[in-house]
Amino acid sequence: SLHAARSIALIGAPIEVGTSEPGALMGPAALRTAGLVRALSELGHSVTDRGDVAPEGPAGMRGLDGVAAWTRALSRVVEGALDAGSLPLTAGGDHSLSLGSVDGVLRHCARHRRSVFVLWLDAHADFNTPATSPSGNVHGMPLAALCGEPGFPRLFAEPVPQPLSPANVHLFGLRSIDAGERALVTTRRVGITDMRTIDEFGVVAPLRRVLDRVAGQGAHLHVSLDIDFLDPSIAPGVGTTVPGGATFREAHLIMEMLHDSGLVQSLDVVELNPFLDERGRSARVLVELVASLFGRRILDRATLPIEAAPIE
Ligand code: EXY
Ligand code: MN
Ligand code: MN
Ligand code: MN
Repeated sequence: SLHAARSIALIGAPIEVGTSEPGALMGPAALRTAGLVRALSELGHSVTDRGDVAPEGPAGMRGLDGVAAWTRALSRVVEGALDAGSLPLTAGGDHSLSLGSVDGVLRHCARHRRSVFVLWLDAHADFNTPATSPSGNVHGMPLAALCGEPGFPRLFAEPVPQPLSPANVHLFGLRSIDAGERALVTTRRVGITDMRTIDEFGVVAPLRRVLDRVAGQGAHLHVSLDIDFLDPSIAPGVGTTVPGGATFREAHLIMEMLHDSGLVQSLDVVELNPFLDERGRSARVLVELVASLFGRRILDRATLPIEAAPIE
């Protein structure tokens, strides 16, 4: 769990072929420039920056074949990090990188007979197939592919030993979905906490329910944090902004609850586009949030004087 000092493998994934807006390939560099390694090291974790992964195949190729070259390479590196007992932190780059990171997690967990749960913090469902996608951009499709929907030939090196179960996927922060993927997530019974639910109940109760389920299953929790989950007013540096996102405090609270759960075993931080950012503001917000996920606290609640202790 993240409570103890962890060995963290920072894996750069400068991929942008999954989207039509150039710039996400500069995401890993911007996160490093914003001090991601130092922030985690200062919390006592030992961070190894593994550099940027190179795609297996001609770089720059677009579409599914282009993404497949990244997927194979990323899957290998993430699986290797988990095998070595490290926590893989894959920094993007567009959301199609999760095809590789989650594939690596699935392969590792299959060998350890452990189920995998994916918490998808995102304004979007990312559950399109090539047939349902309005844009053809692969970054809007990773969950459909990972859950075994048809239409993704040659994407994974060889069939993944245990596909991701849609019942073990939870979309959190959803506020933009296309007709085709809405039909899919409904029939596949994907877990959803959309922004309407968050407006009505806040983030705590819905997230608490998800974490209790993960803990009950003893599952490996993979968190995929898409920066467009945040409100564009705090994170403008992304190509697919949708108004009405999570506030800075809601996002921090989610990260702190994830830390306190001790359940997170792998992480993606995706879709940062420094070309659309304002003086690195979005990169810095992401580093802040990741630091909260890995244990940064203003006050250690356990040592608070009684009168300031949290109300039970
Ligand atoms: N649903 C739209 C599409 O499939 O094209 C927009 C997807 C945006 C995907 C970003 C990564 O979250
Ligand atoms: Mn802790
Ligand atoms: Mn996404
Ligand atoms: Mn998104």
